[in-house]
Amino acid sequence: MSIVYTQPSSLQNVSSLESSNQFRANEIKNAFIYAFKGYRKYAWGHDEVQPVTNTTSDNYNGWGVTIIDSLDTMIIMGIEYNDSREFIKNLKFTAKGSSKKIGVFETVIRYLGGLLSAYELTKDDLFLNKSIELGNVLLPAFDTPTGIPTGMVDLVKKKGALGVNGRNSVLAEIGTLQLEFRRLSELSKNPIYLKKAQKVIDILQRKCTKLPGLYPVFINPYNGRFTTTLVTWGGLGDSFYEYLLKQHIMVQNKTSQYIDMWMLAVNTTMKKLVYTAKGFSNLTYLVQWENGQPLVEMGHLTCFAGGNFLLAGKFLNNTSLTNLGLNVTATCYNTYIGTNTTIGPEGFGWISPSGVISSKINKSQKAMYKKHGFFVTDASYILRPEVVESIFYAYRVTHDPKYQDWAWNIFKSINKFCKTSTGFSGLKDVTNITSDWNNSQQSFFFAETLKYLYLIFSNTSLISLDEWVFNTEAHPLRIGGG
Ligand code: DMJ
Repeated sequence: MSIVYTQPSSLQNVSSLESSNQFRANEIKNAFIYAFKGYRKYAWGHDEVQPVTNTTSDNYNGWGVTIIDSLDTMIIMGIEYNDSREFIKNLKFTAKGSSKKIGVFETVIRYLGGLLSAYELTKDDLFLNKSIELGNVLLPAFDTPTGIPTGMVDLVKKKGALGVNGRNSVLAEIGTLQLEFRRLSELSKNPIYLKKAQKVIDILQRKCTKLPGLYPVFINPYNGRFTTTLVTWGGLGDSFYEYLLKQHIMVQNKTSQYIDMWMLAVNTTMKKLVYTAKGFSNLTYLVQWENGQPLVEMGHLTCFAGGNFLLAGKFLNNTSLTNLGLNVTATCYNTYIGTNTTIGPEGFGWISPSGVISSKINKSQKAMYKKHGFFVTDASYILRPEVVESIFYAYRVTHDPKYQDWAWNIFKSINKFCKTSTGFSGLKDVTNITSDWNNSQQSFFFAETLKYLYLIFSNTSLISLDEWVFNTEAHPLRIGGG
């Protein structure tokens, strides 16, 4: 594979260059190339490289998820991808290793989204043909009495199966395939995928919930009943709300269904879930809701919501949504600034204005809260993108270079603390500058984290928000395309 390095930063006059967008974009591209080389050398064809031990992991079907998830970022960055194309040409979507079952959600967002995006960026038929092949592998998930898909598909029996450990279907999973399945139907001229995906939205729209527009995160696919009261914009709920807005953008006003549902969710969110913090009225958090009570905790995953509100503010020309988005984004960035590594934690909590805390906190958490307006509840960082994702939207919407500086600070911290001899690893403890690595380089680091970082320093016409909508794994799909 002919990967060509640009001049290393150590040979450049950093002080004059470091603030230039071109320099920063190039450094991010070099980080991508560095990490991909490590994957190429030690784990080619496996899902991910373990960048500390230089061993491999296959948690995403064993179909080489890094290759497909990273492909559109390579195309966007202008990196040659012949070997990836060749690998995809020979790839069979059959059971690998001991596991016969695949997770529908991860397969859709990483593989199908990656292939569709590669097709839309290149018009290379190989990627469309592979998308159709994969779409057909996923269809048995929808063969339930309700039409709500199961969490997994058994590749051998060609049947849907409940999620890991028999878990019911997850809101964020059943509501995060509509962009991909719609585009697949449009491109393949086969309506089946869209029909199946749309049915899920129709079912949910008809349901009345305690918090209008917001849905509990587990649903039984066989009888359509919710099996929990937990409502959240964080993990398990997140991308369902993300996709309501993005479907609206994708279909260009052809129906108001998605935006009606999204607005209902957001109006309730504004009334019930948007919180400030005791002593920190400038911080804007989103609580979760369980058993009729607020849960004053948030995750890194929830931080995508800042970008989602910003995207809505832009398309609906709605300043309150833009401001909400900017505030949530700044609050999430604050969780980065407040740790010793200047990398944000996986989980954090705060004290509500009326003094509610969701779990007991110790002395050091109290001290951290006093200083920064949050405390850490889960100190790990797994190379997630959500905070840079929201900063990307903040920059694209406001053009304020402050957001580029925020993104650059995050990139520098990742470079400093996560870089290993062959790639980038997650951290076990962002509060500790000598934290251990977790030995995992998630494929979304290539698909999302590095892509959003790169785009923040690129011309805004590169994947313009007026022409493209990102799937939840940051794979751009053309608005109105197909
Ligand atoms: C990604 O796979 C997607 O962004 C998903 O929606 C949530 N989790 C990861 C990244 O954190």
